[in-house]
Amino acid sequence: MKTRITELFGIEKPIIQGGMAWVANASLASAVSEAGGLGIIACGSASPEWLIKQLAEARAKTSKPIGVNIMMMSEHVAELAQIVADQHVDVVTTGAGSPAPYIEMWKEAGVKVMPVVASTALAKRMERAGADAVVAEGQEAGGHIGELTTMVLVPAVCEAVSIPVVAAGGIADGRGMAAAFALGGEAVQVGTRFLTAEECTIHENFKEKVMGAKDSDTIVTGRLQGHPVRQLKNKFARTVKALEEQAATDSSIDLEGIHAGSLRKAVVDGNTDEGSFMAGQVAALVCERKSAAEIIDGLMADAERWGALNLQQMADANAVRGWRG
Ligand code: TUI
Repeated sequence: MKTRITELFGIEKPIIQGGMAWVANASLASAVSEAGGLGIIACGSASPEWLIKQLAEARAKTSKPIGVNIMMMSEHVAELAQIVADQHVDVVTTGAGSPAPYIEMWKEAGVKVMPVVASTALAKRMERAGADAVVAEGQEAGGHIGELTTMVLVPAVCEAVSIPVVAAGGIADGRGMAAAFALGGEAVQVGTRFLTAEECTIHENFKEKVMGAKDSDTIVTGRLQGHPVRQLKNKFARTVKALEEQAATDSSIDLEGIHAGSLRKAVVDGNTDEGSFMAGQVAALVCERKSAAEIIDGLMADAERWGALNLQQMADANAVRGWRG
């Protein structure tokens, strides 16, 4: 199929892999791109040298388009942005801030720019600054989030800008993908579902935690401090949340450095007590391991099936079958 997004990036299927810090490396990104989606190498807080190595590794594994995600709060943001331009990366996505200062440089280098936004205000600013597309990410997503739900944010952003919109947050199956297209999306960004992909190199404990998660098993920390982060419930998340609540009324409590190293402890060490297991609410629907290609092909087939039905047929199907698919 063709959408403005598949045409823009030169990909076969309108599925973008989420830019998950510490998770989205060359192994996962190249598998997603090889399967016809857009794989993304996520820099998180990583060094410029790490990015150069991952790009080389990904390019050795696939000749298809590949993207890089830059987390705007990274201390290395300027150097990472420069590498993206120097290496003429196909696509750059950004999160946790505005990439406005770098857009011109990227465009001059032929890099397609797709900021992740959590509000119509930032979406409009990004369109004015020259972005090629935006990802509208609802607060169902894992990691750093905004306030609005996908159900409200996606149509609102579609109304606010004329560049194509990728829907994100809470999408992990064919029904979610079909719904995202009904809301105005021309592609979906999927993160949590890829955590259990065979090519995803995170610790087994992380995969098990995702597959065991129920709908009520994520928690948002950092809301009171202005940087909300969604993650799976565990000792670390509950402790942070409790400390943050105390800190709101007790200025002697110091939250500085409370998150330091916690994502690494989850992803690399599988430390179930001290790690920050960032994942979206949709972890509740993720219960199997598959290859990236199987995930992508299954999403496409199921979304096509739901998208082909009229409302009566959907209602009839809903009356006789379970939720999955
Ligand atoms: O960026 C994400 N998700 C992330 S980044 C990340 S790494 C991290 N690690 C520890 C603590 C914090 C982050 C983990 N997950 N998603 C995209 C996203 N961007 N969601 C929300 C935003 C956002 C929020 C405010 C973007 C811009 C913004 O304000 C910018 C402005 O200038 O208005």
